[in-house]
Amino acid sequence: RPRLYSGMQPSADSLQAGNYIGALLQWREMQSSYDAFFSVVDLHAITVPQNPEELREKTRRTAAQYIAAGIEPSKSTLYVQSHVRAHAELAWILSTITGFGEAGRMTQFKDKSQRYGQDSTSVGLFTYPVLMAADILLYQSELVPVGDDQKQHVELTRDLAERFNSRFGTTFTVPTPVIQKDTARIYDLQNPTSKMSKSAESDAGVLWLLDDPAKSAKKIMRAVTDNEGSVRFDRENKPGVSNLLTIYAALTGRQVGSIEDEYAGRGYGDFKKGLAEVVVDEFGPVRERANALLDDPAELDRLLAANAARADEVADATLADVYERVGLLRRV
Ligand code: AQP
Repeated sequence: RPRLYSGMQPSADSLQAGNYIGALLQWREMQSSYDAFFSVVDLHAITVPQNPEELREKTRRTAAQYIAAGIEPSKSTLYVQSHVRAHAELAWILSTITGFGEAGRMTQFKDKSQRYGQDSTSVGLFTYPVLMAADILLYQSELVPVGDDQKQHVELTRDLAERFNSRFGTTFTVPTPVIQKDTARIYDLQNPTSKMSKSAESDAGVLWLLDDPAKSAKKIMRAVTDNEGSVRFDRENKPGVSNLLTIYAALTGRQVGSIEDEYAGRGYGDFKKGLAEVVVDEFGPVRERANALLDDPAELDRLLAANAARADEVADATLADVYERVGLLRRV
């Protein structure tokens, strides 16, 4: 089976609907046909300030949500990034072949460093894409499913793989990004032109996977729409309704057109009630499974350790090859 790598940051207690629809649903689908590595990227999360105790807890919670959403640790390798030391080691090697200007062109860094200001922007935030390249290349991944905001980072990964291969001999598989369809992009319910995000300033427009179902239903009933009153997909002129239709379609596997037909001539109230039911039915069981896993953290930690050991095997082999090729003296 071809290798696949993807990950998510443990940057909140709960994942949000965009993470679920844009990433987890696809991962679940792909895990049977690929030898998949799914990581909780805690080393990436600390590129911006984190509270240590909370970070530990968020890392466990994120892993629990992967499993609760249907990622099977017996089929896929589901592990915590910092458990596999090779990530940090390969990132160092790759940083020595990355151009300063090349890294400086990454738009996510420009955005995030602006948000945090120069004094609070770390070098780690700057080299974030190099760590991401290490994540992907360690597993000789052929495919990397990501949102289009991550496309530039995967392009850099490809450039680094090709550069290393031509300088030191073929070592890395050059990966291909699998960019999620536009229809898998979920927007904030209160601000439907910006993407739904774990770190949104206000929580009112974010649907959390682990939230109380009644709370999620309320957020949907209050979602921003428009004055037209017809349930119709039109991203440009009706971003709010279009976003709700996208969520509806993604969670039911139905076509947007069939949902439009179902709600033709009915008001937004009915439509939102319908969507609230869909969301509660989908997220409810995920929430229960995640909470059950979190009730026994020792068992969850053991499972993550076993998966990390599996990841280690593949990662260590790649790293040993890399050390050899760049001319580091082998420790005997
Ligand atoms: N709104 C979204 N719609 C579709 N997909 C989304 N993803 C995130 N938001 C949406 C996908 O989820 C995965 C996890 O990404 P991440 O944790 O590395 O961070 P992110 O992409 O920046 O997601 P967040 O929730 O906005 O996190 P914070 O707030 O911590 O930066 C990726 O595959 C992403 O495409």
